[in-house]
Amino acid sequence: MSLMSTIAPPQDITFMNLTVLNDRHSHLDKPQPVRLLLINPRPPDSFWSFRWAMDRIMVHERTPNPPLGLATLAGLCPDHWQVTIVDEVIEATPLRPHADIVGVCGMGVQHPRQRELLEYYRRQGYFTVAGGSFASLCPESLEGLADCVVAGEAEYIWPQFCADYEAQRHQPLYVERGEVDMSDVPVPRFDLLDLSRYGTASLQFSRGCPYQCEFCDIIVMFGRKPRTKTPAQIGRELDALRAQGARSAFFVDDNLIGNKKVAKELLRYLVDYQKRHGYPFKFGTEASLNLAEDPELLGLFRDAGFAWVFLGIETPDVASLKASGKTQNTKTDLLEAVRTIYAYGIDIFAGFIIGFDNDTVEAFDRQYRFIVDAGIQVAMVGLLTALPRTPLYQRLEAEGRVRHEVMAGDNTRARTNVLPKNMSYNQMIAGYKDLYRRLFSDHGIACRIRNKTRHLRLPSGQGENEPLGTQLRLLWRTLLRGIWPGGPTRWWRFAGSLCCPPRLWPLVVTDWVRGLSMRHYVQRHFAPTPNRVWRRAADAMGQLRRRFGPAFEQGSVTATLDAVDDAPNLVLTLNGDIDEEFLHETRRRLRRMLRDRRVRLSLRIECIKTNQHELLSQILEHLVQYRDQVRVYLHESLRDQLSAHALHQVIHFGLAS
Ligand code: B12
Ligand code: SF4
Repeated sequence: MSLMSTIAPPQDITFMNLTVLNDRHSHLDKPQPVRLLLINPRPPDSFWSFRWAMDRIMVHERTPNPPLGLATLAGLCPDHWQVTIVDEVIEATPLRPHADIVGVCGMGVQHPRQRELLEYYRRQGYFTVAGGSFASLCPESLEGLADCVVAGEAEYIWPQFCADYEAQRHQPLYVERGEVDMSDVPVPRFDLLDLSRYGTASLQFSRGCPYQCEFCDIIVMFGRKPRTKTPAQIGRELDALRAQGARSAFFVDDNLIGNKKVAKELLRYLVDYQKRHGYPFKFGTEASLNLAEDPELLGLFRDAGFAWVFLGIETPDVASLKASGKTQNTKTDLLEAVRTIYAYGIDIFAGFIIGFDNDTVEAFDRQYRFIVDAGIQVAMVGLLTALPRTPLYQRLEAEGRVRHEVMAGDNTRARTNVLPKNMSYNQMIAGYKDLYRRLFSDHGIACRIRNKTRHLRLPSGQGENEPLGTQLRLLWRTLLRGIWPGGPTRWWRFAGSLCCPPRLWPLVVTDWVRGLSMRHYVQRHFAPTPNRVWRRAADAMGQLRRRFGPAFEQGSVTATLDAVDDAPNLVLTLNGDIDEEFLHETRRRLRRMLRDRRVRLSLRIECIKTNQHELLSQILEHLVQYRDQVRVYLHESLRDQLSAHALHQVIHFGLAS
């Protein structure tokens, strides 16, 4: 059944903003600007957030990558539209934006927040549009949540929507059923992003991949014939990025070398571009492992300034590679391939998968040995996940092995929707957590650095590097906040990993930061919460209860402790006449309690005296730094009273009423 027929026709819905638009058109010759707000919803914490590094080490950056999809969409809007992009990872979401349309993107992992934002803005009377990866893969999951869903590549259907919106004949669903010619993709509106807040800028050369891995949704969404932009288009994008001060750029292609001939043309162009402009960029990208088989390609990567490449290695087990259709990885010795790439001065990040049908409990050791021998620090080991519409999903569904209760979004969360074949689900989860614990021990981090620096000839960073002052600050913070707290064992291992040519030392320091950052993620999400953390949360609650007994007895304050993701979550409700001293004391105790990143707080504010708004605002402002540890549920009537800045950051829209 077509989704189009299941959504109510647009004329049944009336929108205030459309009426306004109508008036404008009837009174003026020139079309009035349509104000479009595009939001990248806050994703849950993941490996890719590198949260510890962003919070504790980096100077300006808040997150690795900008939302390129939104910048591209902005470039597709008519000239008279006024577009603003808000990336919730780095900035506040306006509660009452000056906008006619609010568009929200999202991957599967962002879907809960995407839904929350769409519901909120729709309730406020804004016209809402949903798009992005998840909407493209399963538009039906957004049905009824937004006034309009845009599924698939937007280059042709978004301009269609814009025209329809202005003519008041928009449809509830726009689906791209064919493929976009990449020469029709405009230069993304990089000027709408604050690139200084991101680890690296992003751009895209190609879509689609010629391979046929069973678990892959990329070929479902973008097809198997790589489509590419022209080198001149990329040149214009690089010019725009340079104008924004970007020094590092990530080609987000799923496989930059899907069409090797065209990739080489691009690389030659990049070599020339870098030379002409004094090597302004350090690049990174994703590619298939057959990169290692082509010395010409590798030389071009090096000369163009590619400092790293993300490879989908998945597993060293040939039987699993064959069974999952990843045959391109079986044609060469994997370790040799990795070292060949190192020899060209290119660092490697890689993806690995646990849970293939062939995997028994021995798979964990096999993966560990390979990752350590290969010296891959950024090793994204995920559990096999069946994404909707992939051949894997269809096969496992037929075999009754899809766990429908688990949402298949983030494969690095120690849960998956796949039931393994040759071990129990619990064995797989336990082995997976243990694998990560070993990989991100001090020993694991140091061994990988050693095994990498033995083979990596030199970093190819002709472009980039941070100014000396920034580098020194990063080094100082790493030593003080990362290495020193680890005690003598870590000092010793760190010193040992510096036994390599001094030109590799910046990479060694960076790898320690990456390793420690992933270790923090593992500790926060995979390690059982120690009893002392539970005790600390219980103590904080007990002390408040003892100190402010009457408030608890009257019911103006309640406090309970429950569990979220196996970690303690203090639920504090304020309702009515709250003692000012209580607020002061609460601030102090919460600060102490939340210092442990595993503890959560749910603050529900039903009602509070007007003269305490300022103090409460201060508390909320303070809680902003704890980000996803804190949820604030706020009564509608208080929204305009409290500090806008704080509210934007911590408010949980959905349940506040
Ligand atoms: C770059 C990237 C990232 C970056 C950052 C992404 C960002 N800030 O936007 C990083 C490295 C952080 C990342 C992380 C993850 N990613 Co990622 N990532 C990508 C990648 C390689 C490129 C995305 C991109 O920029 N494309 C270029 C732009 C131009 O295209 P686009 O996003 O498709 O946008 C087009 C349309 O969708 C549309 N559109 C986009 N937004 C909107 C909004 C509106 C309102 C409308 C109307 C239209 C619209 O217009 C655009 C032009 O056509 C994609 C693969 C891919 N090819 O899409 C995976 C991908 C999006 N990631 C994926 C996943 C699973 C993850 C992780 C969960 C992996 C993990 N296990 O940790 C994590 C999430 C971590 C987290 N909690 O944040 C999946 C998502 C699956 C899904 N369908 O939901 C993808 C598709 C990869 C895959 N093989 O499956 N990722
Ligand atoms: S090589 Fe990567 S992008 Fe290509 S089909 Fe396999 S998993 Fe998908």
